[in-house]
Amino acid sequence: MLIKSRAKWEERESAITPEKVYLNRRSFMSGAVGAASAIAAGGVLADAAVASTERTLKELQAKTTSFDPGEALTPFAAVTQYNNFYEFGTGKSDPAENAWRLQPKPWMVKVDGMVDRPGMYDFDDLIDMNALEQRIYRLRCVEAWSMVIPWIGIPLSNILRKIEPQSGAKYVAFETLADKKQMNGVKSFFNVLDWPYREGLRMDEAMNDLAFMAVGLYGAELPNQNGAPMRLVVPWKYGFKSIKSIVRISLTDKMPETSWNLSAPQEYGFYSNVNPEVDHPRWSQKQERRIGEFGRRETLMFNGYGDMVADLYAGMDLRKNF
Ligand SMILES: Nc1nc2c(c(=O)[nH]1)N[C@H]1C(S)=C(S)[C@@H](COP(=O)(O)O)O[C@H]1N2
Ligand SMILES: [Mo]
Repeated sequence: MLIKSRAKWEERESAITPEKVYLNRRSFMSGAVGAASAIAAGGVLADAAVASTERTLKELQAKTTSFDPGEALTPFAAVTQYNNFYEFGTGKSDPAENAWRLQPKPWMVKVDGMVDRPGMYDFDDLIDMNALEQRIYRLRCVEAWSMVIPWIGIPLSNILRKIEPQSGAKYVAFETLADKKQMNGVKSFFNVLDWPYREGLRMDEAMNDLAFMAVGLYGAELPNQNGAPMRLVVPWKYGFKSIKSIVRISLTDKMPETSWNLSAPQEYGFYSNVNPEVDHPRWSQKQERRIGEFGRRETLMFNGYGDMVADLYAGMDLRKNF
């Protein structure tokens, strides 16, 4: 939970961007962000940047959508160098430095539990690459920083329909790869979390149109440190619900165990909806630091997505169900 006030990537944003992606996203650039990247254009590739571009990221074609908060995008360099992915270390720059060891191709996902079509699915069996959408979402970390990220992917409901949940299924559980050979954080002696990283959603949350399975960002495939080849994005919940590099999807009638809840149940609940009225036991959630901006912003209820998700929690005490 250490937070640096200024990171090195702020001076060399475009320098670390794969050229195609950089060109592709120039239409996103505006105001100060655009100016900063123009200044950085002559910058030098940093070590972390070399690691993060070790894998050539294929460009992706995606439909534009109306999912766009109309706020400045967080620079590509910040999105890909300031990460939480504890399987590669607990420091913010660890994932960008270490995730080159991850092999996202080929990728298999085990689908089990209360589904009519269980089995081992290849990435291409689950993700319809002709149906890709771009969605610009806010991401609010429980640590009180936030970003605005242009994801590419498909609605999670699209995948669930494919695997055919049975009528008794009430929750969807997800697991991340936990491979000591590829993930230096998993073999480390001092483990903050119990691997594999696990997350879950209630069925109606998972079927909500906002729940998204991302396979890319900024016009290209996901960099490893962002959870290649597929990761959840649940924008109305704290970032840790958006589980990366998914290798298992299970349908169940019991509330699944989730990693952060197992590690500190009094601090991280199953729901973990962004809520400025319910503080973390050790800090306030009223405000947040938007990465790349000075000062703080007010945190919005459900991260600003209340009109799409508030109904899911009608009648629930969100203090108890934090
Ligand atoms: N498997 C796994 N998924 C994870 C994490 C993690 O440590 N391991 N960190 C979570 C947290 S706390 C956040 S804020 C987001 C960060 O996503 P990003 O690095 O792509 O911005 O990923 C989430 N998904
Ligand atoms: Mo987070």
